Amino acid sequence: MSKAIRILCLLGLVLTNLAACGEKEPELAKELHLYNWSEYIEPQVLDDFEQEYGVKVVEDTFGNNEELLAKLQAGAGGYDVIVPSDYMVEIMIEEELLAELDHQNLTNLSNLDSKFSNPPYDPDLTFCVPYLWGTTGIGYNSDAFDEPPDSWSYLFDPDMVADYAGRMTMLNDVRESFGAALKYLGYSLNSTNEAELFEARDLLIQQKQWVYAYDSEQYEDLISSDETVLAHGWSGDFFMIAGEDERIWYAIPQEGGTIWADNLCIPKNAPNKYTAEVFINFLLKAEVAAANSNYTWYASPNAAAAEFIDQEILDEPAIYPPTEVLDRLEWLQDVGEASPLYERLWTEVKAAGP
Ligand code: SPD
Repeated sequence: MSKAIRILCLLGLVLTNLAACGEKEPELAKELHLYNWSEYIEPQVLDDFEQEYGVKVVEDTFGNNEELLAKLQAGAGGYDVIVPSDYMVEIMIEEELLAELDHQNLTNLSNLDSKFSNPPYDPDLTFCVPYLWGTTGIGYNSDAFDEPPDSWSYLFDPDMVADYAGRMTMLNDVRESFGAALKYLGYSLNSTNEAELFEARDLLIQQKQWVYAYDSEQYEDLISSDETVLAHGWSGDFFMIAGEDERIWYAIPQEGGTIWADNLCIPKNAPNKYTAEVFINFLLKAEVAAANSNYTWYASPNAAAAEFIDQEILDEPAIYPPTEVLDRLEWLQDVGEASPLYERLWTEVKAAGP
């Protein structure tokens, strides 16, 4: 090392360039703990990561963003990578639950589509990297409907629901279920207006008599096993099972609904931050991002992955919606001081009689 570089290193001016300073790269952990949505990563990707880096990924799953938040708020310290959605990233940044990413370890960030490289919920990707995106709508058994159930009325209009009462599910997700009710009523799914939220609560309580279950993890299987015919749910989950059961399909409601992106983030108290960044960078590789899209049937924010994503997925308008559909969709946002009210009203819905 030249005397000049040594002096700079001592002064801490080139601390970012470890190799130039003769310092060793941090070591990889033996295990990495991933807290993810269910069925949301191609198992082969985890095997490939282990093969290439010698790091075994241990995965736990959650069913909604609030469950993930509660775990972190309770001080769960074992997770290295978590996968919150957009509005939840905003909340976690605000609550200082996330670690800042070292972009020097994320050399594949340039693979991202520029539309995803500066999201409003995390400008400049300071804390998180977009993983997959999709929409929220209605999955159904096409044998049970003469035409696609492409309106929130199919979930809330008593005259329509009567035909399949007790054979539909709603997401076990406060923001998504309130979002569906608010949209049906003609309001924003980010409403903070008390009167609108009370109206949405009353609608959800009225609907409860027809709801088979509030579920975010098996609703597509319930359609396939003929226990239900309709489900409020996330786009890819229905397409994933449609490969095995061609009766199942998915519609984005005409009134509009949620568009969302899930993100790879590192909790502030993660035991293995460097290994987590190496893993996130691996997931950003074009072929790896494509493998995850091909497995989950969700859209990828990774532009370089497009050439490896199955044409069937790229061409499906309910996965990559055209502009006129995208224009009707809304992103969930942190509703700030209205959050406790949402939680209280959701508890009331859950506690209401059948
Ligand atoms: N089976 C994986 C589903 C992931 C859905 N995440 C969507 C969150 C939208 N609020």
